[in-house]
Amino acid sequence: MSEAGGGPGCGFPVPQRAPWSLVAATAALCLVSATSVWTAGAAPMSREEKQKLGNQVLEMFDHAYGNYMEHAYPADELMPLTCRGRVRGQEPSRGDVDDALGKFSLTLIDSLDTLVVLNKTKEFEDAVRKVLRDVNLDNDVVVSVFETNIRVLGGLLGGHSLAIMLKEKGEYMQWYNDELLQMAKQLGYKLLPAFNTTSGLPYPRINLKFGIRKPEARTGTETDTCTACAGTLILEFAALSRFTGATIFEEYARKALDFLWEKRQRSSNLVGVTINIHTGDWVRKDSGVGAGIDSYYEYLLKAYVLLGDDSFLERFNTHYDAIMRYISQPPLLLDVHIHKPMLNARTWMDALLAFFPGLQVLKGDIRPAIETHEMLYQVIKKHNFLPEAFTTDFRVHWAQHPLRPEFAESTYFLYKATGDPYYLEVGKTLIENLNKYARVPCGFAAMKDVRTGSHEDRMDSFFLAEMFKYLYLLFADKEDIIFDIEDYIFTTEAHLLPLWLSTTNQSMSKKNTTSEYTELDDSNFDWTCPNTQILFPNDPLYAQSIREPLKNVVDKSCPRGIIRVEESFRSGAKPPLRARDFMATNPEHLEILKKMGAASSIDAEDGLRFMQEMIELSSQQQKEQQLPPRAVQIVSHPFFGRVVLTAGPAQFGLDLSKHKETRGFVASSKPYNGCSELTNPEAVMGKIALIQRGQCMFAEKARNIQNAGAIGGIVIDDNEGSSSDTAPLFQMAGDGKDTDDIKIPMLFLFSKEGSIILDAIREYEEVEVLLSDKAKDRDPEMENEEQPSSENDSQNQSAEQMTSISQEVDLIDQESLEESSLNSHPESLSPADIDNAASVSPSEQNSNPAENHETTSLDGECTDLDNQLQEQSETEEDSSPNVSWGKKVQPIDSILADWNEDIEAFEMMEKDEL
Ligand code: DMJ
Repeated sequence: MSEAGGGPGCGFPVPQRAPWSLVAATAALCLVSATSVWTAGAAPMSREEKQKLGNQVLEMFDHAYGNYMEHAYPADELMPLTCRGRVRGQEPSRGDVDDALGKFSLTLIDSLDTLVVLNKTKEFEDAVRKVLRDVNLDNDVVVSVFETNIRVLGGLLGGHSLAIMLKEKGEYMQWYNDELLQMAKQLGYKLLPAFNTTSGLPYPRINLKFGIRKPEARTGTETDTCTACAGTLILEFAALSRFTGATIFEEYARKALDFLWEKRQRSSNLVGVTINIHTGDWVRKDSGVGAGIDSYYEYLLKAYVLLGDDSFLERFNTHYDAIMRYISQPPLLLDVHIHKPMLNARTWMDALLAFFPGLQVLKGDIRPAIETHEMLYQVIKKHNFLPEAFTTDFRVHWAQHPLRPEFAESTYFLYKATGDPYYLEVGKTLIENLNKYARVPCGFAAMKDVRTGSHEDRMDSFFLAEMFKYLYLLFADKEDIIFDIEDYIFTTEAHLLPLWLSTTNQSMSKKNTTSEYTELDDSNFDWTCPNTQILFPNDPLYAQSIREPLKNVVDKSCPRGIIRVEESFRSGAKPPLRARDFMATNPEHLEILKKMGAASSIDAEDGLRFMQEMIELSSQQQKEQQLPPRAVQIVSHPFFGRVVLTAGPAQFGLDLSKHKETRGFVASSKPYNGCSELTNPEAVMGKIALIQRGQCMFAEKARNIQNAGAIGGIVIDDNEGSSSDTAPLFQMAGDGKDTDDIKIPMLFLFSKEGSIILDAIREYEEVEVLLSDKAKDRDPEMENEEQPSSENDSQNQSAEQMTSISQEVDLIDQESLEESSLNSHPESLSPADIDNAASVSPSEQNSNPAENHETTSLDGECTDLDNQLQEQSETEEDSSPNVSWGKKVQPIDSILADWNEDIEAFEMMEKDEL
C-alpha cells in the first residue's frame, strides 16, 4: 500500500466481497497520513530536527542493543544495572514475568526486524546468522504460550518477512533460504500441544521440550488463562500457515478466537479478563481494554486487515461498540463488570491500555484516540513515565514502569493520522525522558518507582522490539526507510507481517471461516473510517481543538465523588455516606447502608462506591505506618547520577523527604556490621558509611557510625541474592525507644543493589552517592562537574552513644505487597471488619458536612470531568438482567452477599499481573 493515501475506500463504504487485498488495504488505509503536514497549533518541526531526533533514536538503540550483545547475549535479557545476562534459574524468580524467558536469546530474536527498520541491514544479517547458529528451541523450560508467540514466533516471522524482502532487493541476505521460517515452524509445532483442551483455548504455559502432558513437563495443571493470552495468536499462527502452507496453525488460532466470541457476555458484548480453559466460564468478570484483554481486541481488527476475513471485523465492531458504550469515558477508559457494565470495576487504569488510541486510529475513530492520548501524556509529564497503574484522579497506583512502548505506539499512529507536529514534540519528550531517567552506562533500566526515579535491573525485550521502532518511524520520512512500511502490519509486539499474506492460501481462510458469517449482516458493519486527507486539511485545528478542553485535565482533577457531595448540599439532600465516616454503632449509618442496596441505581452506585472505599480505606490504614521508598544515586564517574537504586527508608534518623539530599563518598565501616564502636572512624568521618545488616538493631548501627562522624549510612542486606526486583520494599524500624538522637539519614539496600556500590568501590575506589527521596535530575552538568570533595553541607552530627541491644524488626511495605495481592478477602469483609476499618483512624473521620463542603469548594474549579462522569453514571440505566438492586429493602447480609461479586473483582484487579 502506498503512502500517497486517500486511495480507494477510506472514507467511503467498501464494496462487499471486495478482493482480499483491497479489504486488507482498506482498513490499513485509515492510517494514511495527512501528507500535507499542517502547522497550526504546535510549530512545525524542520527536516533537520526530525533527522536529529531520528539519529538520537539510532544512538539509543545502539546503546541498548550493543550492551545486550556485549554483556548478556546469548542470555534472554540484559540486566542493565549489573551489566550481565538474565538467565532463568540463576536469578531469583520474579514469578510470571520470567515465563517470557525460554533460554532462546529472546532479546536478539525480538530485535531482528527492528534492525531492518532502523536501517541496520548489515547488523541484521549478522543477527540472523547468530540466531541460526546459537538458538535452541528445545529447552526444558516452562514458558508462557502468549509471550513465546508474540515475541519469539512473531520475532522469527518478522525477521523472515524482512529477510525475504531484502533478498528480493538483491543486495543483502542473498544466502537466506527460509531458515528463520523453518525455526518458526518448529516453534509453532512446539506450541500446538497447548491447544489440547476441549474448548480449544490454549493452556497458558508449555514446556518447550516436554510439552504439557508428560510428567517432566511440570505444567498443564492450570485451569485459567487470560483473554489476551488465548486471543492473541491469529496473526502469527495465520502468517505461519500462509507462509508454509501448513494450515493447522491458523485453524487452531481461529478455533480459540471462535470460542472466546461464543463466550462473550451476550447482553453487554464484553469479555472478562480470565476464562477457564476447560469449562469456558469467566473467572474474572471485569472488563477493560488494558491488562489481560488488550491484544484480543487488537488482533480481531488486525486479523481482518491481514487476512481479509469479514467475520473478524464484525466481531471487532461489536466489541468496539460495547467498549465505547461502557468502558470509554473520554478521556478515561475504565473497567466495568461484564454483567453490570454500567458499574465501574476499578478506580484506576493500567499502562497497557495506552495502546488503545493507536488501535482507535486503525479503526478510524480519531477523536477519542486524541482525548485518551492527551490524558496519558499529561500523566507522563507529571511522572516522566506512565506508571503501571494510576487512579482516575491521576495519582500513582502502581509506581513501576518497565519501559513499555504502548504510548509511543499510539503517538506514532496519531501522528500518521493527523500529521500534527504536536505528536513529534511528544516523541521528543519521550526520548529526553528515556535518556535522562532510564539510561544507565550498560543500557536502559526499567523504572522501579517513577516517584523516586529508582531503577530495576531489567531491560525487557519489548523495549527493543517496539519502542525504538515506533520512535524511529515517528521521525522518519519515507526515504529514511529502505522498504515501504505501509506494506506491513504491526503485530502486538511490533513485528512486521506483509499484507500480501491476505492473498496467499486464502482458500484456507474461506474453509475455516465460521459458518455463522457466510451470510453477512451488513447492518453490523462499520466500513468507514475518517479520511485524514479530507479531515485535516479542511480543519487544521481539528486535533488541537479536541485536546484543548483537556489541557489541564490531570492537574485539575478532583477525586471522584466530591461533586456529588457538593450537589447534594445545593439541593438540600443529605450527602451520601462515605466509608471514612461510617460507624457500625450508628443506627442512622446502618439504615443508610441498608438503603444502598434498595432504592435506586444511585443508591446502588453509592453502595458499590462505599464498599470500594472500605477496601481502600482498610488497606490505607495498613499503610499508615509505611514510608515511601528512597533513592541511592551514584553520582561519581562513570555513573554521573545515571544509576539510581531503590532503597528502603528508616523510621528514624533524618527524614529525606523533609531535608535536602545527603551527598557524600562511601566508606565501609569496621566492623562491617557496625554493631560496636567503629575501629576506622577516620575512614568514615564525613562520609556515608556502608554497614552490613544483622547482629544488632539498625538504630544501634546508626548510632555507631554517627559517633564515628559519618554523615549518613547505607545498610546492605546480608541475605545473598536479595533484590528490590523480587522483594517488597524493606523498612528499617527503630529499637522501640527514643531515636531522636539519630540525626543522620539511614537507608537500606538489598544485597544485589548493595553489591552494585561495592563493585563500584572495587573498580573506581572513590564512589560518591546521593541519598534522597527522589533521584535528582542528571544533566550534562553533572557529568562535567569536577569531582566534588567529600565535604558537604549535609548533617554531620555527633550524638550521645547509646547501646541498646535487641532484635531487628523487619517491616514489609504493604503497598508493595498489595501490588501482587490484596490483603483483604471478600469473604472476610464482615461488618466487624467494617467497624474496625472505620474506627482505626480518627484522623480520617470527618462527619462534619460543612467540612466536606469546604473540601468541595476548594476543588470546585476542576469539576468538568467528574461532572461528565457523574452525569453519565446517573443518567444511564443499568440494563443488565443480573442486577439485583430491586425495590425491596434487602437485609444487610444479602446486600453484602450481593456485593461479593464486585468485591471479588476489585480484589482480582489488585492481583493483576500486568
Ligand atoms: C508487549 O510485549 C506487547 O506489546 C504486549 O501486547 C503487551 N505488553 C508488552 C509491552 O508492554
